[in-house]
Order: sequence, then C-alpha cells, then structure tokens
Amino acid sequence: MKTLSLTLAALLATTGLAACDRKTEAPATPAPPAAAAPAASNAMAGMDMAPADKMAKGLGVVKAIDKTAAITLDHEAIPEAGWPAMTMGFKIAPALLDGIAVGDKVAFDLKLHDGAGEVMAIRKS
Ligand SMILES: [Cu+2]
Repeated sequence: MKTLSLTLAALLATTGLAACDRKTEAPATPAPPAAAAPAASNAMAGMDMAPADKMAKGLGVVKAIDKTAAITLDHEAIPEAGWPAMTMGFKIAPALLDGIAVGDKVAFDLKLHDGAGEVMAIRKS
C-alpha cells in the first residue's frame, strides 16, 4: 500500500504542476522573484495540506478555446497563484465561453486548487 500512496502523491504533484510547467515558454520578462517566491511555496505546501480553494484575478489574451470545457490563456502574472506570465490551459464551464473568441483580451476570475485553475468568470477587457 505504500507504493500506492506514493504513486498517488506523485500523480497529484504532477497534475498540479503540469498545467503551469508544460507550456511555460521562457517569457522575455520574468516575474519579480519577490512576488513569485512566497506564493509558490504556499502552493507547494498546499498540495500536501489540501487547503480551501483560493480565488484570484487575471488578465490575458485568449489563445485557444475548446467548447467542451477548456480555454488557453496567455495570462499576465497572477501573484495569488505564484505564477509568472505564461500560456496555459484552464477548465471553464462551456456556458462562460459564449461571446469569447480567440484573440480577445480578457479579464477573468480563477478558482485555484492544487496548483491548477478553473475560470469562474470571464469578460472582454
Ligand atoms: Cu499559468
């Protein structure tokens, strides 16, 4: 059973980080370390402790839309999540995608959970 729980922990860590790590493309302007570091360590601790979900706001540009429940955003830094600016995918309820198109500049609200985000509200900015 020890193997199973280790595998589960590794899976949780991987899925939590995958959304952010996979598509990070070395942005030309790195986020200030002072802003990114503390929030990032909170996120790491959060993965072990399963804290309550956290809300955050972001700004970005829509890069891709999957009408079934996903949106890819080139977002600005999100200090609440400890994220620098990057392009990444988010879960989103399909109804929220009405009127949103690739190329739109948007402002959005995120629910953060285990290092991944779900868009709870989005509007053109
Ligand atoms: Cu991100």
